[in-house]
Amino acid sequence: MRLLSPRELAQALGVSESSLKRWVDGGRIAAMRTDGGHRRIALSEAVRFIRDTGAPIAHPEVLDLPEIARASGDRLLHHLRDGDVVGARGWLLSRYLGGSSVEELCDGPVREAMHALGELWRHDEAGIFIEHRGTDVCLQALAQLRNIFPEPTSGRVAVGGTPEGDPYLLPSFMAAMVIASCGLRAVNLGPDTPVVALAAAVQEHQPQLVWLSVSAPVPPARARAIADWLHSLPATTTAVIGGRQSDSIPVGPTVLRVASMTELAAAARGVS
Ligand code: B12
Repeated sequence: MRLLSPRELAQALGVSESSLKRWVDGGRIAAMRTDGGHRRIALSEAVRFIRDTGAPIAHPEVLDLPEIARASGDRLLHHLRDGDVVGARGWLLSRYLGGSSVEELCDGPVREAMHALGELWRHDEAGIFIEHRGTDVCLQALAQLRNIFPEPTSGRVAVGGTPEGDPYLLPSFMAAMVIASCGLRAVNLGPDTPVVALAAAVQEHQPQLVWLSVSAPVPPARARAIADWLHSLPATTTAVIGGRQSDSIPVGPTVLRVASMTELAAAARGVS
């Protein structure tokens, strides 16, 4: 994680260096000291301060986030449709720095834009190519956002993924991001993951939370195997299942069925 000097953060926010140092010394911004006694501020702490106070960013390039300057009022869909990675990154970063939570962004604009992309192929032959490229642009933009989260401090871990035969990348990636933003370390096994691989990851990481993201229909035999595995998890592990096709997995009441990233965030905060 990048460390900023008070002068750099002051320049980024368009305030004087002495004001910035006063905020650090007054405890409004957490800082560490170098061996030589100089103050250094983690980028994630600068992001927390900006989100909490609504401080405008005068010079985003000083924070290595120049794409914020390009964030337009256009809908996120336009950036995804046009394959504009920098625009999509700037769009999401500026909303996040403006105070939106990761789960709000995922359940709101990102979901809305991806659903709209899914309608394009009905009207346009290029729709399928645009849908694939839009998914990749969306992943790149979300990944950059995840890079500026603080490192989790709780020591708690979550493990999850998407069942074998299910190609959908974004929902499990989003689940990992939401969980990481709640302070847990999230290990995402991604799409097309067999139950044995999920079980091996649980064995190694001993997670407090397990998520399963189901977007494609699961054949009945595989669905039963997944349900059996979820029910075999220790009672101390919170198991969460979600996604468009999650109803195809016949789970009992010990597994939490959720419909949104907002509900997942609530479950993650419960264990962190
Ligand atoms: C991108 C995409 C693809 C890509 C995926 C690329 C990739 N590697 O990820 C590819 C090309 C693989 C694909 C393939 C197909 N697709 Co497709 N696809 C989409 C599209 C446009 C976006 C999917 C997405 O990422 N959405 C973003 C996510 C985040 O939104 P979401 O799933 O609604 O998730 C939200 C909630 O459900 C919840 N949630 C979801 N998962 C989880 C998990 C947990 C743990 C929690 C807590 C919450 C949660 O939170 C999310 C945010 O709010 C959708 C459109 C749509 N409506 O979603 C079509 C869509 C899903 N696809 C569709 C179709 C028809 C297909 C194909 C059959 C096309 C074909 N003829 O080949 C195949 C089937 C593949 C399969 N094996 O099932 C249809 C499905 C229609 C239906 N009735 O089921 C859709 C709806 C498009 C449409 N309008 O017709 N697709």
